[in-house]
Amino acid sequence: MSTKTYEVPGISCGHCTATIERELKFVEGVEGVKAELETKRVTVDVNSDDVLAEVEAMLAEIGYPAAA
Ligand SMILES: [Cu+2]
Repeated sequence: MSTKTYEVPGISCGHCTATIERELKFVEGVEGVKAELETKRVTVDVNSDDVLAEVEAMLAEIGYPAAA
């Protein structure tokens, strides 16, 4: 398992973090998600680094693209 943290500037309230956490859990291979309002960061635990591309695609799809 590995962990990666993304900067997600679009996070602006608790609904954003709830949406991100809910949607990323649907990505196969994601073991855990924590979205933080204060820091505008999303941390994911994945069972393979290959899953990160799917995580990034999902963030973009739901309107919260990770900063480059
Ligand atoms: Cu919000």
